[in-house]
Order: sequence, then structure tokens, then C-alpha cells
Amino acid sequence: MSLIADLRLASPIIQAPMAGISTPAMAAAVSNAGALGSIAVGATDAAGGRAMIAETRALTDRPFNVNLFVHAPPRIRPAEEAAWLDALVPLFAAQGAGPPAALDTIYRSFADDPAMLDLLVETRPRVVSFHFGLPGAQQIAALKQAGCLLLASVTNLDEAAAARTAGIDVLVAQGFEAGGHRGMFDPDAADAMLGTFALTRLLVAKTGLPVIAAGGIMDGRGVRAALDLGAVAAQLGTAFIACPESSADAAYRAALASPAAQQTVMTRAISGRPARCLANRFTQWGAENSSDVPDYPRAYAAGKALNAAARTRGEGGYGAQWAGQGAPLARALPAADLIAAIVAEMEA
Ligand code: FMN
Repeated sequence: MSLIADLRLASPIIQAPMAGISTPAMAAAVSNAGALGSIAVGATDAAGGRAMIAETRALTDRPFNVNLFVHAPPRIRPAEEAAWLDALVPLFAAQGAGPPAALDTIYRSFADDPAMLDLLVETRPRVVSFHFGLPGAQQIAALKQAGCLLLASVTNLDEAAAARTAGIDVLVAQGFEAGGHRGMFDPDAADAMLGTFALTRLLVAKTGLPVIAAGGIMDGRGVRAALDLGAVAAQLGTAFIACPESSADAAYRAALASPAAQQTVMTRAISGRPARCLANRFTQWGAENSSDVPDYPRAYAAGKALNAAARTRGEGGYGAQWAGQGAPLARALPAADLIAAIVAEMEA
């Protein structure tokens, strides 16, 4: 299948969906520049998704990707959650605040969101992608019927096989280098921590599906290397965080532009799922205190509250500052200029 030709892309570059960071303006700028922009609706509901799709469509008539979280329902474990909130008390106290009284399931999984499915079937985005798992057969059939090309993040061959069986059209090979949440379907499963290089080759050689490489790719040489490995395109997230179109706050941008960008860590403490983050005060605490983290996204309710409390005091070190291992290569360019720079590097 020719992903690039089908989507009429001038460049085999995908701006990764990044909930809370990517924006309709970013996605539209990328799509208008001949690559594929993405919006992430995993952290909002159908009404929020409708607004984001409309905003993107107002800015581009090119294809773009709409991304969903398909996590398993979280366990609600009152005793463990209370212990977790207790453990966070000193961190909140240092910010002059207290933890929330209880945790909450702040994001609904697409697996259990008929209103979001209705929205997608009605608005028919050209590309729909899944993170954290796969929706059910009926949802997949409905989206295919609506003409959507379906992508899914996978981190190993077993997840790829499940995606293939489910009817996914294109695999996103998310290597361990990647910024943000690991797309692994079961966060408690043993993780082989496959890097982008090995994972891309494995999926290209063994699945027969088109593969998009993701993780640690920051420039044209990285994209070229991904294509050499047999990928049909490269998906870049961290490369776009410093763009003016991103929603990253000043502390996040400053950390990304500083030597702090050289240190990223996989942490579960912020959200309840493994995610690669710039090393900061929260990840440091998490490294010593993450024995029994509540399930995603319930732990994230506390993580977000802590960051909000810290930010009122000008302390940015408790944010979910997701970033991949290539973070020091991030460039603060408008998204269209970044695409142009990457394309020039590919052709150099
Ligand atoms: N992937 C998703 O499928 N959905 C998301 O909402 C999402 N949010 C992310 C937020 C940030 C800030 C980052 C850096 C990544 C996120 N990802 C998300 C992961 C990306 O899809 C992709 O796997 C990753 O950015 C690739 O690695 P890189 O950051 O080194 O380029």
C-alpha cells in the first residue's frame, strides 16, 4: 500500500499526535506543508474532538490524523489510591497545597466512547490512529466503512500481530527512545524495550504491513534512516514540541532548550503508565516512590493537580514534560519551516 500516494503527501513525515501539546494550528501547518499533521483527542470528549476537527478543517483541506487513546479500563483500588495520595502529601505541601481527596478516571477510553465513534463516522477524518491498544471489531468496521485509514502504535511483534488481525492498515513502530507514553497495550506486561531501529526492522520483515517508524527521529537524516530500514514514513513528536504552534508552557520549552534535555527517563509516577519524560523533580521523586502507582489515567489526576499547584508558584519541575531521547535536537521553528528544514536535510 502506498501510504504516501494515497494521502497525497509530498513528504513521508508525520507530526505525531501529542495530547496537550499538538494543536489544530500545528496539524494544519504540517499538512499544508505536504506532510501529515495529527490532532490528539484522547484527552477530551466528543464535543472537544468535534471542535478540534472543525478548527483543523478551517485551516487546511489536506488530510490529517485524529488520534485516540484505547486504554483498558483502570482498576479502582481505594486502598492503594489512598496510599498513593498520602505519599504525595509532602510534594503538595511543598507547593502550599494538598492532594485531591480522591483520584478520578479523567480520560475515557475510545473502546468505551460511542459518542466519539459517532463523531468520527460523521466527520470522516482521512486518518485515525490508536494508542495504548485496539478498539473492538465493530468500531474498526465502522471507521473503515467511513473511509478512514487506520493506524496503531505498537511496541513489539505480538501487538503488531493483534493489530494486523484486527484489520489495522498501518503500524506505528514506537521504539523505546520515543517521547511520551509508551503505546504498549498492557502496561504491566514484560517490556522488551525494543528500540526504533530493531522494532522497525522486525515489523517490516515480519508483518507485511506498512510501517511508520517513531522514536528519537528529529531531522532529515533520521527520516532517511527510517526509510532505509523499510519504513514508509517517520513519525516525529519531540521535534515539534518547541514549535510556536505547540501548547508547551514556558518551563517545558526552557527545559527542552537547556542541558536538561540530555536526560530523559521512563516514568510511571506522573500518569500511571510508562512515559518518557525530561528528568525533573517529579520523575526524580517517582524513581524512588513508584512501587504501586494507581492505574492510568487515575494517577494522572494527582499528577496534573501537583503540576497545577507548582505552577501557581512558578515551579515548572512537576510537569509532564514528555520528550524522546533526541530532545537536544529540538528546534524552535514554526511547524511549516521545520518540515521544510527536514525535507532539505533529507535531500542533502
Ligand atoms: N502518541 C499518541 O499516539 N497519542 C498522544 O496523545 C501522544 N502524546 C504525546 C505527547 C508528547 C509530548 C510526546 C513527545 C509524544 C506523544 N505521543 C503520543 C507519542 C508519539 O506518538 C510518538 O510515538 C513519539 O513522539 C515518537 O518519539 P519522539 O518524541 O522521539 O519523536
